[in-house]
Amino acid sequence: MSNVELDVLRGRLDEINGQLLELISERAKIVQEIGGVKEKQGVPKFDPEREKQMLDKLVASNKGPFTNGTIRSLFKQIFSASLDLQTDDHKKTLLVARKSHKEDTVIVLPGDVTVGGASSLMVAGPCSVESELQTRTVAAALQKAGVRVMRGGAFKPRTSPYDFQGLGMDGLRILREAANEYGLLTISEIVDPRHIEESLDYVDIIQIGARNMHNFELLKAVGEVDKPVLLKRGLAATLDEFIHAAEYIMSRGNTQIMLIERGIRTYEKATRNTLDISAVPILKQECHLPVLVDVTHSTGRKDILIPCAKAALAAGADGIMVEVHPDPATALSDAAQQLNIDEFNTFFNEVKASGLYR
Ligand code: PRE
Repeated sequence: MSNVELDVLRGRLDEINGQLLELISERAKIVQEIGGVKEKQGVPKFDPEREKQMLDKLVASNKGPFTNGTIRSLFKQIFSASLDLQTDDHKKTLLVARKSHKEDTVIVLPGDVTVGGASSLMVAGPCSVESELQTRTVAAALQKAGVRVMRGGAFKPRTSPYDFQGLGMDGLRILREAANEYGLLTISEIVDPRHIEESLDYVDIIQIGARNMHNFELLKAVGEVDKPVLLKRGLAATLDEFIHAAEYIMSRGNTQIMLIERGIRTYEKATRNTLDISAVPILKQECHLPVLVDVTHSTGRKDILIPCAKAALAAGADGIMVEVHPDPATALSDAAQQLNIDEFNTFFNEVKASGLYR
């Protein structure tokens, strides 16, 4: 074949390529419109029945030279790319996604404490509120250390129903009183939509715990109040599931959401859970919400809290959560992993000295 002949044929192919590109782009735009219609109707994007009908029709009118098998596989590729387009479009519309809100969300708490802004946040406090004395002792130590937000569990979803379940509303009252006395803000887990309204007077941030990340009714309910929410990643939740759980809250109108990585279940036994550091930059990339890391629950080990907190901050975390108890050995929950007050002071000083804590 002469070069001229080859060039002519290739020229025709270039032309056809151009036409094919125009056609598949036009097809793609219709696919996006169909995706929008399906979204509104709440029907699944993937429609194998429709794909089968189209493939059968194409094969019936196939005159070669491509085999029917080749036609099927070429068009299946087009359908699959079309489906990706519809799903991508859907992702773009998530309210929590960075695609729909480029700037970082900064949550402003009472007393001008910010989360997700220029400064890092240290959240510390006992696993459970156990008594006035225990809570006030921690609050005093936190105030002295310069911590602004105290955590303390009042409703404790424990693995065993026979373990300490928390002091409930009394626990929230104790937490609030200690926090008020020492000028701190409070964060506590709420596990039942019926408790939300009453808890609003006691907590500055509502925590949704890992076990409740999939509790969609609870997510919807906290989505309807005007109170910041700290959403923990589920024990075995993918980042996509985690992001969609946040979307449940935001879709109901509450935009003040913080995400917290708290370790996931893996085969590794050296730590209580596996701290997924990669979750931090991925969540920051995918969402505009502040991201914190719970070093206590993810590791379950006091000896590695400092490097893990530094790693979290280096990866872009906006804050750290850690458990502190005046006498961890006697704690009613998480006895093995809470820091005592001296240990907390060493921990916080070292994290600050790293230069990673803003
Ligand atoms: C389309 C895309 C995905 C579905 O699985 C089936 C078909 C296609 O590309 O033709 C379009 C579409 O969503 C539809 O016809 O319902």
